[in-house]
Parts: sequence; structure tokens; C-alpha cells
Amino acid sequence: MLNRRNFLTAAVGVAAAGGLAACAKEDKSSTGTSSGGSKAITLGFSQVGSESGWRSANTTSVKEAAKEAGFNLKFSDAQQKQENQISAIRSYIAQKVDVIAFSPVVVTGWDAVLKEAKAAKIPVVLTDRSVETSDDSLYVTLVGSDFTDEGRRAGKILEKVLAKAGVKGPVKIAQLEGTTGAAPAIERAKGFKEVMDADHKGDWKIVVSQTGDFTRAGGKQVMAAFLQSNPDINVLFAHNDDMAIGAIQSIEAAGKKPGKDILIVSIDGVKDGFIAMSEGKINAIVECNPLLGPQLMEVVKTVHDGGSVERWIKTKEGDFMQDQAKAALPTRKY
Ligand code: GZL
Repeated sequence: MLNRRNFLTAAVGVAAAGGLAACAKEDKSSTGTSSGGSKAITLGFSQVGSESGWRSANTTSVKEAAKEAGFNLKFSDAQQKQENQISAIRSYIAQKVDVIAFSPVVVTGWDAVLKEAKAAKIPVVLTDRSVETSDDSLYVTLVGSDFTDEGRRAGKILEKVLAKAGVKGPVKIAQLEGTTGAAPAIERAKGFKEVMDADHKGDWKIVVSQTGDFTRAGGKQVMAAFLQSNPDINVLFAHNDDMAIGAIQSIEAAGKKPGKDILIVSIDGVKDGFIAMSEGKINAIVECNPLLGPQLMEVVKTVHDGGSVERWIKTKEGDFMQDQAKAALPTRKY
């Protein structure tokens, strides 16, 4: 997993490698011309998919920021399939883009295609999610959140939720995990477990844990199965709001009250998550900011111009308890 590093100089150059047409949907979202008449930067961007409200907001942020920056943006949606992202990256190499940026759907399996980008002297910027690689030079930087810290924050805010609800005795937790193998799923689970192991060995227990693939349908389906096998669950920790919202449907179908019979802590902070929280159905949300577009474009420009950037540019984000939801809703930007 990524470890924080200081400044790294960027590798800049022009592509040479052959590539394949992207299997995923590609659209040329903006054909900008940068100010001052110089040739506009062409950015190839491979997006994970459109699986959640968070992802939709992230896509909008990237497209709007690229337009604002006057970049030529080549954008592809991988529909949550790694092979589509690899094809899209190869296509960008073949098109000789200036910079490649992508949010890797899972952490492993990227070295080969990143080596092709390196050979073509096209710098790669990670956004949102990180990768595991033996060669640090295969990407310049990550613009994204600290998911392990988000998991820790979820554990700490659950302590406040339990205290507020006056829960005494054993806490039986169901965990809805994100996409198997994805950095946010691995690291949020790790951070949450750190809090459990440090402060709640005696009273908290994750009695069931399974992926809902970050989707509402997945959250609904898996939560229904959880309630069948573990009817005495009293807490749900969901790795994102969309799975929590899906789970709420199954909790209500089982005749239980979400936010009361089953306390819910979630991550992201999308508008629908705040609405559910204002209705008393989610007890707390750890924010994960998808509005990475402006930061990403600044980094792309710096890297393209041969400047130095930090190895990890972390996004700033907060935490919200249920009683803050109503006041925060009008200010939510995604
Ligand atoms: C987190 C992002 C995750 C969100 C989900 O940065 O990768 O993917 O938490 C999204 O909503 O699907």
C-alpha cells in the first residue's frame, strides 16, 4: 500500500508504445485550448465506473475541472472492470496523451501497463485509490484520501453513536465491505479493526462481513442475508453511503428501525447519505471527498511542466453526527 513520500520529480515525455482501443466507453469530454495559445495539455483519464453517488460526483468534478483548466480530456468509464482500465490506458499511450490519470479499481495487477506508460515517457497520476507496486517510479503521485484513517474515524465516531444511544453490553457489528481488492475496502476495514483491537477487544465483535461492491443493490442484497443469519446485529458499518442506503431497505423490510434497532455508521457523505441521516436512519457519516478535480488538474499541469509534487496529496474531510445533518444538507456540494 502507498506510504507517504516527499517530493518526487515527474517524468515527462511523449508516447511511443502501441496500444489497444479501449473496451470501455470513451468520450472526449472537452477539447480545450489553454490560455496563451500554447498547445493544450491532453489528459487521458480512466474512471472506475459509475457505481455510486460518490463516483458520479467525482466524475463531474474531474470533467468540470479539466474544462476549466483548458485541457483536452479523454475520459473512459471502466464499468468497474480492471481489464477495461488497462485497455483504456493502452489506448491513451497509443494516442500519445501528455499525462495519464486514473482511479485504480483494485490495488494489484498494474505493473505491466504502467511500465508501458513509463517506456512511452507518459507520466501517470493516481487519483482517489492507490495501487501496490514494486516500482515507485511507475506513478508520480496519488491525489486522494487516507482510507485507513477513514476506517479509524468510523470506529471513533461509532463510540460516540453508541454512547448517544445508551447502548450497553455486546456490540454485534455487520460490515458491508467495498469492492473486493479495492484500496478503500482494504484500508477502511484495517483502520476500523485498529480501533476495535486497541479499545474494544472485550465488547465489539464483527459477527459478519461481506462485500456489497459499493452499490445500493449490493448493500440491500447482502444486508438481507446478514439479517437472516445474524438477526441480533445491532450495528452496521458500511464502507460507503450507497451500500448503507441499500441496507436500510432490507432492515426496514425485516421490520427493524435503521438508526435505532440497528445503528449505522457509513463513509462518503453524499447528499442521499445526509438525507438518510436527517431522517434518523444513519447515525454518523465519515466524509470522503470526491471533489478531487481541481487538485488533480493542478497536479497534472505541474507534472506536465516537469515540476515536483508530493508523493501523496491528501484530501481534507470531516465527520458528521446525525444532529448535524439538517444544518449541513444545504451546504453539501455532492
Ligand atoms: C473512495 C472511493 C469509493 C467510495 C465509494 O475514495 O474510491 O468508491 O467510497 C466509491 O462510494 O464507489
